[in-house]
Amino acid sequence: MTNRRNFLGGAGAITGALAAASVSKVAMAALPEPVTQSTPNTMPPLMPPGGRPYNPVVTLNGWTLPWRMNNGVKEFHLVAEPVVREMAPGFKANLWGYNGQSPGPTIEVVEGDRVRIFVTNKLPEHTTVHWHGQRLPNGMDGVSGLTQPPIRPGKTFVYEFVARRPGTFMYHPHADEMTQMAMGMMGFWVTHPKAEHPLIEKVDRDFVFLLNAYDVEPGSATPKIMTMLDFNLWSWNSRIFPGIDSLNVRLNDKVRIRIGNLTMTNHPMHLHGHEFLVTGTDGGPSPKSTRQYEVTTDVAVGQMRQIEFLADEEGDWAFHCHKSHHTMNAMGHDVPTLIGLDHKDVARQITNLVPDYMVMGERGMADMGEMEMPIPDNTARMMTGEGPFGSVEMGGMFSMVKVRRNQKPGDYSNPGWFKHPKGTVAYELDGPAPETSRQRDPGAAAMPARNMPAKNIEVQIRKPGSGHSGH
Ligand SMILES: [Cu+2]
Repeated sequence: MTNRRNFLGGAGAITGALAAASVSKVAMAALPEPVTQSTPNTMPPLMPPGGRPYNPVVTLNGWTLPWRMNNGVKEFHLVAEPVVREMAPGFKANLWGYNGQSPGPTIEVVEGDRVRIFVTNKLPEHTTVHWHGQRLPNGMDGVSGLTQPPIRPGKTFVYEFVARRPGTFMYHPHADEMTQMAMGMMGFWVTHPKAEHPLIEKVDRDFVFLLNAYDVEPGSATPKIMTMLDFNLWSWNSRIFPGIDSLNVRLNDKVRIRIGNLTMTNHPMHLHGHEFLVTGTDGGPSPKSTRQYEVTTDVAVGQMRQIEFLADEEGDWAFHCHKSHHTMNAMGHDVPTLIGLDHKDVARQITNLVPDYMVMGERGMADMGEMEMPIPDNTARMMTGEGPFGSVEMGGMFSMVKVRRNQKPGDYSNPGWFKHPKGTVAYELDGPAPETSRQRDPGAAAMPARNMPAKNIEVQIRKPGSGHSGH
């Protein structure tokens, strides 16, 4: 029914699946066949097979949902369902998502398109889909109880509206939200402009991803849904470093990255080696007068920020959330600070009781990156990622923008590690460093110490009522 083979190039990962059994055969005939995705890899951009042309986005560790045209309407079929998401190599989580993965697939349309989205609920509880940021008829807004009845398990609802303004949007349930978002139900939506737009620049690469967070106990696989703030996995599109793909670009490409935040806290997103402009928010493209160069931009809860830069410096540039505990993976949070403590004696005493006891943290936590300490099955290491110079000691919300001279236009594949030109890498000094000498001279620029108070300061206390001296 769909012509997905035409535009997905026979990608073996994508399979048709039957809709919920409760939908009758007659109803089925009207539904586009749902398409599901079985891998967490970054899929190539989905070139539009028809309709108005646009430069498609690339979803980091994700994919774009194919559609069919039906009498001038773009039809999509989302299936809300439990999924197993590989969050990093060796670590799988039981999440809820759409069409086989969490987050769900990106939906891409063009300004002015009439869009019909079939939503089939295969979850054990009711759901809805809210189209975050869109202009649409109130009854299509997807708020359970307020604008529609909930979609009961096994049922399919139809949403239909015109994508009225170009921009970057998100979708997520508006029913039992805390549970369903804690379980990973969310996705991205991009509406491309229908014509040249004064505030929407043409770019060579256009990446999208969602910030999300989970609380999964080490050794388990299902998020704790009652967690409100103390999440332990900070992810991009439900992937954690080193499971997050790099953003691979060609030298001098214009690059756009659209970042949506559906966690319960803000994330200052920081790019190394380049300055960027924030060119858009959920409200649409930003007026040029509001744009300033930045290297970090905060993405608050429920917000989308769209950044753009010219990738004119070759290398493997770190790109990450600047909250340092968001670039770590799950651990016990209750580890005390032991830096500077020599606790050999304590360790010796404990070893008498617990033979496998291991001391951690007396030289900092970096050892955790390399340590071959046994961890429970199905647990991501806290700080890891093997780089060309050793452990990167990162986890969570961390990846790289890889800028390469030889990257082909439209080639999103990973070029491997950067080969630094000779003499451009920080190096170790031969021989011992000179002794430290303490600076004695305050220096010419220092403020001279004039009118120093007397060594022994005598405090004069004037008792109340003993008279005023003129004021
Ligand atoms: Cu963060």
